[in-house]
Amino acid sequence: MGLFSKIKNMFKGYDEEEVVEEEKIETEEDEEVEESTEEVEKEEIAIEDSQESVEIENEDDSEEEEIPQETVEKEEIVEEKPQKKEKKKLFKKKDKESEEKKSVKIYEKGLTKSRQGFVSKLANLTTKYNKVTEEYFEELEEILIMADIGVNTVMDFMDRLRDRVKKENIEDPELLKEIIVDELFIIYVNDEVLSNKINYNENDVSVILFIGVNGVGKTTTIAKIANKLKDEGKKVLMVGADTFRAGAVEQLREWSEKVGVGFFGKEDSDPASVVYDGITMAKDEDYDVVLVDTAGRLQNKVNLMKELEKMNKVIDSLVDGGACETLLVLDATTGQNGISQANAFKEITNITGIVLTKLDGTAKGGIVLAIKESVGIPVKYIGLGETKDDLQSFDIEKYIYGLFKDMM
Ligand SMILES: Nc1nc2c(ncn2[C@@H]2O[C@H](COP(=O)(O)OP(=O)(O)O)[C@@H](O)[C@H]2O)c(=O)[nH]1
Ligand SMILES: [Mg+2]
Repeated sequence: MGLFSKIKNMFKGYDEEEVVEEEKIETEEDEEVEESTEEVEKEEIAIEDSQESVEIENEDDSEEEEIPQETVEKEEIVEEKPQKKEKKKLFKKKDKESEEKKSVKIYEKGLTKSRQGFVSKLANLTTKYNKVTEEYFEELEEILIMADIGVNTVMDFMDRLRDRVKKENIEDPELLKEIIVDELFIIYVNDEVLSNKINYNENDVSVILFIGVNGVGKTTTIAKIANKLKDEGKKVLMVGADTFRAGAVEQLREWSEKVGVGFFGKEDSDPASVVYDGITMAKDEDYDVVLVDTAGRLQNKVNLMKELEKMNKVIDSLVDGGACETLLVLDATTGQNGISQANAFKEITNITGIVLTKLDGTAKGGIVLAIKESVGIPVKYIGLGETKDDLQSFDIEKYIYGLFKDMM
């Protein structure tokens, strides 16, 4: 089975009506389990008593969907009592399912512009031509290049497509729709799998460096990730080492208050010394993760390289194993410019992953393919909007679904 059909089946029924129905069922079942509701408010007791834990968790399910950490902890406690195991399992599965659906929805919403842009053009091509002709190929090629997929990727793709059309004697453009999606993403799926997992330091505090030019969304991304990690129960410290741009440290401090995580930063200081003090504070106060905001002045490559080297030296001296991730933040709306930035940063430091922001603001969602082809560093997170929830771990299947769902 091709990728297109696989993904189509995977997310079958992930439309709106279905979600509402699921939620309704869940609420009904929640009520069923709620036998006595008096102690619902008393969380401490709930931790000791499985019966009440279930009730608290039902509250979580029906009222606040956004506190997975607590839910998980309570689930584990409850699972130790065999009589509740079956019901707990059911809740766990449903929790996971609804989380998954929420995530798919965020992809769908965030990729609306791309779907209405290049993907709808692709779909129209099929209606416009009733036969696969040379004009059809030329128009297809233009659409893909305009979608920021990257010229080389498009050329390779066109070669493969033409070959297949010839070999399989395909004349009807309608039949090509699935093949186009399959062939486009084959490089992402078939090549060595680029992991989207974030590495954490098992033995010491986890330090994640964020680099990238001004305005790409570093500070916002740090806030979103801090929020995510906090929800997972991690103790997070933001460190403002973008000491170059006026107001940058203060902006991060404001975010730390909004999200409710720790903060360390100093304006007008040497970034490496801020990192030193920040990590020292994190170690003294038992933080799990340190998110470091940096200044990305690509105009002066040598300076930037030295600055990053110095920061890394400091981190290496304080943390067993050094920084666990160096994430390069790229703005998807800058298209091929972002690719150039990635290659420039790659020359000056070791990047372990990419955060691609503002995908909601572009109709050219093909850039993910160009990054894979011309940069070869995994996209680990994508930004799909400005709220704290609009950051998602990158998932190629959800991505393809978000782009092509109207064609599926
Ligand atoms: N639409 C949208 N805007 C974003 C996203 N990420 C960041 N932004 C906006 O981009 C602007 C610059 O972000 P900032 O974090 O200050 O960039 P920095 O200079 O790299 O730290 C801000 O207005 C953010 O709200 C995203 O995923 N989607
Ligand atoms: Mg910033």
